Amino acid sequence: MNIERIELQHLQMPYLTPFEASFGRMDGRRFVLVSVYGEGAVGHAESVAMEGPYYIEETNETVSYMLRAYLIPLLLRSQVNRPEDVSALFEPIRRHNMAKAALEGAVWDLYAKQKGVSLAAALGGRKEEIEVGVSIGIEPTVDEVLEKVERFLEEGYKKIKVKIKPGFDLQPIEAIRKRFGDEVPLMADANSAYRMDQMDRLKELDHFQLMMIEQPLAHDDIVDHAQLQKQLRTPICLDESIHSAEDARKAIELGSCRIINIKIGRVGGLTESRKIHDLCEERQIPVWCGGMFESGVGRAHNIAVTSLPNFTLPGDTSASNRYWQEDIVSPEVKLARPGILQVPAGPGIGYELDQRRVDKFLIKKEIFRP
Ligand code: OSB
Ligand code: MG
Repeated sequence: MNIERIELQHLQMPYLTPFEASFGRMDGRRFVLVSVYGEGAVGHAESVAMEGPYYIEETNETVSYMLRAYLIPLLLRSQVNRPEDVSALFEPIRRHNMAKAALEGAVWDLYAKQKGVSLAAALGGRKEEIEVGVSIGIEPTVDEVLEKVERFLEEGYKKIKVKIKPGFDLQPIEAIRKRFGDEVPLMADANSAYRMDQMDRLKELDHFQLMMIEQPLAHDDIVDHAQLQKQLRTPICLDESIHSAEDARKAIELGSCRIINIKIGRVGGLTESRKIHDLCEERQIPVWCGGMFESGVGRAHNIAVTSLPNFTLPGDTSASNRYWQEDIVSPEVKLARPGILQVPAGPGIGYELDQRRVDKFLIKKEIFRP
């Protein structure tokens, strides 16, 4: 593919409003935007690591370091013909999945642009539009959760996900059901906030017809989740516990979940995401695409992967205006109809990077050549 230059741009973008999960509260996002140049084209992707190691172990600094010290030098001295080669090239390096995914994603975009096809088509996706939902953080009060649910239902989002933690779980869920009814497609995400001795609390959630409960137990567990799933009617969806297709296979075989959340960053890239998708399709486990507060660049990658057929549940890829005053892509990611995003047909990710806007949030730029 003849890679001539790689750029890292370090950005700091403020959120419209702060977001809280069981692992912490955030009011903006610092992240690395990766651009790979070759044969007159450029591919972009972003790292989805956060400031601190509280969702998973990677951070912005570990991603920057791994890209600079290992992944970029390795890519620049290797011959790659297809983006799948990048995934294979990175295999000897253990974990650091978000760092790998950021670089591999940019190569996927570059590849699709060089071929003149959409990233979705390059991956084998066929959907022209996708259904999307929205993730709501832990709010100071239940009333504030209800206000957000109301607003997002008005915007037509196809799934409402609320963050829960012990002490802020049954109240918001019960209030949402009471106010908006049983038909609202509703789920809860615990981000590993519960232990097995709190099983009774989790069992009470069974009364609310939730689509699923996401990652109730430890971030690295699939054994206790299997025990818990036996005691729950509500499907468990795993997020933090799944880093690869092998992890997914083991979780499915143990019965640890009935649904899997695929995040491109968490699993090390688009190639691995597609592998998990294919495995789950074969095992009849529905998947959906999780979110990491991405800018438009990451959103575009999420949209492309969601065009694969077994992404049958609405994901967390909401529109740009969910988090941003102004996004760094043009056009911004907007709902085509209530709760629906169009899969772009143009080359690559199908959104232009707006460098003028990037410059507004730019902290530092690094350039690498073979
Ligand atoms: O657990 O799904 C999660 C954001 C950061 C880290 C983990 C998670 C999330 C979200 C937000 O739920 C999803 C989004 O709107 O991007
Ligand atoms: Mg989650």
